[in-house]
Amino acid sequence: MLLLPTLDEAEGLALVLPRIPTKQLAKKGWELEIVVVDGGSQDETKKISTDFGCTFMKQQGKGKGAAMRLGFLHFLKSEFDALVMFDADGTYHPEEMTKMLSKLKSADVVVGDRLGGAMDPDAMNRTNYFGNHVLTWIAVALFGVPMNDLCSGYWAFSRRTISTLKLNSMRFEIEAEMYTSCAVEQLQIEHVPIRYSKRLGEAKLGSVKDGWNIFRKLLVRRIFSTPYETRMGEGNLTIQ
Ligand SMILES: Nc1nc2c(ncn2[C@@H]2O[C@H](COP(=O)(O)OP(=O)(O)OP(=O)(O)O)[C@@H](O)[C@H]2O)c(=O)[nH]1
Ligand SMILES: [Mg+2]
Repeated sequence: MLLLPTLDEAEGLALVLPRIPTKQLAKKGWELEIVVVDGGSQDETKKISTDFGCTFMKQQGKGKGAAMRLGFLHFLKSEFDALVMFDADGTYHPEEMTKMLSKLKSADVVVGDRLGGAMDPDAMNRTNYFGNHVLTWIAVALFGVPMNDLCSGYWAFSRRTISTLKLNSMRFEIEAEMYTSCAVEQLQIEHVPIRYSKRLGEAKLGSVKDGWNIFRKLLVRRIFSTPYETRMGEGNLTIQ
């Protein structure tokens, strides 16, 4: 299953969907459902998704984190063996799905590594470039588990991994929490260098505010390693 979060991402989605390597995946025996979880887009996002044959889900509130968790629940109800996620804004390259999935054969989680990959010169501004390195460094210092690119939006998971992760992030802290949860649950993380390109459409992430929230999430998870709800036995099921 492929999970794409969207918020007014019509422009990106229209370019990204046709580039999904459906045929190569089929050749390797992978069946594919594309699930778009939307945060209330006002543009053509829904039409483009449904015209392309994607499953379109509208989340109740907003936030990429809540959207991903809703997608994870949908995945757990399905019978797919693996889940791939990436942003629908044209920054990630759908063609690289196949190498992510190949690597997943020898790991629980595969992270697409932009910082160690080929980044287009105009893909990331200086603040974000610096922030991504610093946050990644802090994460490794706090959790001691290798991670090359904490805030990457390109991940592949086995079914067991998704059912093991304990998450409650609402916004852009979700990737940081995916890492901390993998570390706590002692899941094996592998990296694959990926390309990263300039986004189409408008950014939803605020570098400073969201960077701070990611940092806070790392600290909180260093102290309270799993979210309260999951400790109460409600699993990953709380979605606001
Ligand atoms: N469902 C849902 N998706 C969202 C929400 N906010 C952002 N997204 C999507 O999440 C992905 C990442 O958002 P971006 O704004 O690109 O954030 P980013 O990639 O961290 O930052 P940039 O470097 O500016 O692109 C995109 O595909 C967005 O459309 C939301 O509230 N709900
Ligand atoms: Mg983006």
